[in-house]
Amino acid sequence: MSDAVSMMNEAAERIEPLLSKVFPEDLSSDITVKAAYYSLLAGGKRIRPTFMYQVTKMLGKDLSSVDVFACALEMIHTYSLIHDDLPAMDNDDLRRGNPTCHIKFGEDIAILAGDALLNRAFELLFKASFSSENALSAAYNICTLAGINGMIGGQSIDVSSEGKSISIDTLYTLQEKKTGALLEAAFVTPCILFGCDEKTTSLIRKLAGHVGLSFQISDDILDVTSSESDLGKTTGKDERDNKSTFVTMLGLEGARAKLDDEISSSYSILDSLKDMGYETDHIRPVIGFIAERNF
Ligand code: GRG
Repeated sequence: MSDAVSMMNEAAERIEPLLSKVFPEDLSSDITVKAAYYSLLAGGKRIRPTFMYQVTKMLGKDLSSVDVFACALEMIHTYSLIHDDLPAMDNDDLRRGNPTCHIKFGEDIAILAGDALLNRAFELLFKASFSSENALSAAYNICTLAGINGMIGGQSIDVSSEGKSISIDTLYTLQEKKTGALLEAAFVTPCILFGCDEKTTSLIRKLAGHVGLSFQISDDILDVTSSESDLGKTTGKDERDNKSTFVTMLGLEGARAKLDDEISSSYSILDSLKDMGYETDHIRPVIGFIAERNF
């Protein structure tokens, strides 16, 4: 097994028992809670928690201090997938290798399951923010990146661009928000929580930007080169929906070249962090995985 996959498995083993208890136990028979757990515990790469734990490790801090933030982020990510799969959005029936939430539970319950995940994530973040000012700032930053200045803002541009030709700059803005914002939250939360200096935080934020773009470019490439059984989700969707992607705008080879550039820029930032005395070797393989992944 590659180093990257074993690190993602380690993060999954840490976070999944926590995710399986995010709703009060007395609500476990509620249909919305069942639907939320169905999607939340359906697997997934857990790449956001993996990066959050890796940055925490780089800072030499205890992983348990970020558990609640990693859970909240994965809950927000899962809610976005549930809502994105709905007929009114991407209209998808396969996610994480399983029928999507609305196929399994119906549209009404899927909407509620997404809402419940988002609201519960905010409850957990609010509760965590009572512990310190830094925790409050970290929670606020996650909420901001999930909202109209981040992921929702990106989705809004995406929805309103469908079927239209957009500029490459608009594509960057859209993807920096839609995919990049939650990855930024994964990288930057430990910096805020542990009160890192401005230089370190700024380098980590830049690293997150390159990783976010790499992740989206590889997602666009996989949409045309991979299979549904490998990805666990529908492929060929971008063409079906007439979407502008890095592949439609740069061509497959152009997208691959841009991906290589973004990965190289990420490695350069890791080198700068290493020169500042941080241990970064454990982060490199997961960034390499983004370039080579087939799922
Ligand atoms: C509808 C509220 C709302 C938001 C939609 C993030 C998003 C915005 C939609 C999800 C669909 C999508 C293609 C997003 C781009 C980011 C991306 C590649 C998500 C998939 O994340 P992975 O690969 O999924 O980490 P797993 O299943 O591994 O967790």
